[in-house]
Amino acid sequence: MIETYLNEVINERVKSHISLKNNWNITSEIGMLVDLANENEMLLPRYFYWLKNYFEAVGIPFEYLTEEISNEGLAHFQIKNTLLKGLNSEYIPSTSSRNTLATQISKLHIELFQTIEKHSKPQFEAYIINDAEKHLDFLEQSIQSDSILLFTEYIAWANAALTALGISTNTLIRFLISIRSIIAQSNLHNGIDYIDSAVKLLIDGNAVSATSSISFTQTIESQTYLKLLLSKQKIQATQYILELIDQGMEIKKLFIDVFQACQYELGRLWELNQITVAQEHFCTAATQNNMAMLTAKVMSQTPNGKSVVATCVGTEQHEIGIRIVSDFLEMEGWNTYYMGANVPTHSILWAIEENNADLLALSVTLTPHIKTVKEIIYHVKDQYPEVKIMVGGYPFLRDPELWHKIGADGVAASAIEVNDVALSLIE
Ligand code: B12
Repeated sequence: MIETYLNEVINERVKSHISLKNNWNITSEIGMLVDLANENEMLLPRYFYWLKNYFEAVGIPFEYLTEEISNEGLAHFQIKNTLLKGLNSEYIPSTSSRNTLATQISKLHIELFQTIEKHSKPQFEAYIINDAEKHLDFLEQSIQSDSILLFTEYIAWANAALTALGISTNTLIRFLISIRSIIAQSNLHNGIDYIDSAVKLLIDGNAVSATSSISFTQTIESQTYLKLLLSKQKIQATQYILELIDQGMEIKKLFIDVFQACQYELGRLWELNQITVAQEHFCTAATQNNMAMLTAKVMSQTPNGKSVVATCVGTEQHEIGIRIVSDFLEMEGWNTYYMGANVPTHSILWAIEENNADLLALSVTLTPHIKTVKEIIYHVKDQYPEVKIMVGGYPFLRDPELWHKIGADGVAASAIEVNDVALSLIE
């Protein structure tokens, strides 16, 4: 009976009401749900609650579904109260801590979708909890940074990475709807707009991963260097770099057009599941060696009397960007105190004091680390109000307003501009 109702709704109302683009097919999505619900009627209220969230996310009035089902029908399936109140109390998180939410999301999602999973329950559970925590991390930071863009960018990245592993966009959408269903009842409910924007982007086929949609090795030099590294010819790769310098390639151009481009390309290939973590690590290590080899070329002859502390924040491990920033400032005469990855906040404060810094350069790649940047900015403004703070890295490339929103003094998209911006801040 429920199947008939749903099919009528799907065919006659929902489908004609909305013009959804591309390959997203609400009929098959709801059809799948109907099949699952038929297999286990006990879960019907939950499927309906989940479906209500799905409809809301894509902007279809849920009445389109419920109006078609008579009150007796709803009562028969005991779903009216559930729809009115949301989920049963067992699903209402007692606290909104990330772990609790992740557990609740996993519980609901597994209950609803375990039967169509090819993984065993413990395996599915492990993946789901891990993914729920990651998505919530990015969601929370995007909300706190008031940036829907950061979250949609992240979901576009996740979609590309999952697709490369053979996991469909629909699977990701389903999971986002399960997250929506749980956070709607938590104090993270202002994340709903973020989820809805991401779901719409995925459905419209507009989710483009900034880190994998185009190749980053556009020049012969970067292609040649990366090819040598990927074929394990690290000595030849180093010789090639020395040749480029002999031929007169400017050091800054080498760092950006060859080293940075190859790093971005390695990320793209990893995201698309075309190289392994081992290959990325090998190539990254070789490039770090080559950068170290060029240290003498980075040293400045004429100090400008300014001092900078350059560092990653918290548990951030992506250190090459800030290293290049530091090297370029060194070349312009700055006294640099570069600290690399994994630096606790108190050590950053210590380094500012120790070096009598004029500038603090903070680098972030992972969006969840923005929280730490905000904390550092707070402490530095409080204790060293004369020190200027520049930020940079992946999230700042994605959302150009972010630096301002979190209270930094400046930003630069690449190491090329960093000296000009820094001097404009401190002079
Ligand atoms: C190498 C690498 C790693 C290495 C880092 C090793 C090291 N010693 O640095 C390792 C293996 C540790 C790593 C780990 C991870 N990584 Co990683 N990694 C990369 C990779 C391939 C290259 C990074 C790099 O060297 N970039 C080159 C530098 C030069 O570029 P840059 O950082 O953008 O810096 C420039 C500008 O942004 C700017 N800038 C940067 N900082 C600053 C600061 C200031 C003040 C200013 C003004 C400017 C500025 O100037 C720089 C120079 O021009 C990137 C791909 C990519 N697109 O970056 C992925 C990438 C960043 N990693 C990614 C991921 C997912 C991870 C992991 C979560 C994977 C995992 N599941 O464990 C972990 C997280 C670890 C952690 N806690 O930080 C994703 C991030 C996706 C996302 N949406 O968040 C990426 C984009 C890969 C991808 N395409 O999917 N990674």
